Amino acid sequence: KESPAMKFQRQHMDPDGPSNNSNYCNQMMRRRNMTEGWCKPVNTFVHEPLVDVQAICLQGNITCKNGKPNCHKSNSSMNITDCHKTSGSKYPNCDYQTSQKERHVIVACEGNPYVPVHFDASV
Ligand code: PAX
Repeated sequence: KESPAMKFQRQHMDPDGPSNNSNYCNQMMRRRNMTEGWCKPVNTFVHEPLVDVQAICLQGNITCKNGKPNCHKSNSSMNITDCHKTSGSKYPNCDYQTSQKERHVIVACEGNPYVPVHFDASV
């Protein structure tokens, strides 16, 4: 079974990206199984080495959007791609807008080892 840490990697890690390709999100949201059963509305891919994203769990501790205390904000800005479902797109024809950004990343961490399990926001 897929662990929470593996699910985070499937949904949010793409160290070798980004491709400067306006179809990136359409391809990646499908390839990473986020268009099965519904179109996941918002999803961020991080284009940095896995070790650097795991290290965020040791960086600034902040409160998450849901009030839980286990969020951490990256010390550095990171290369990310935000995928937003376009307003007109309807399942099963999931269509996404692709936007590349440089942002600080906020993730929630859990477990032992203490690793990212949820993407909270970019700022
Ligand atoms: P998730 O289901 O929210 O969290 P996501 O991050 O890929 O998935 P399971 O067992 O899977 O249900 N967890 C937490 N969740 C939230 N807050 C805290 N503190 C927390 N600690 C642990 C994956 C698992 O993490 C657990 C949670 O119980 C889940 O366990 O965002 C909705 C989705 O959109 C993404 C992030 C979310 O998907 P929302 O409603 O929180 O804003 N997303 C959102 C994104 O990728 N990029 C963005 O910029 C935004 C805004």
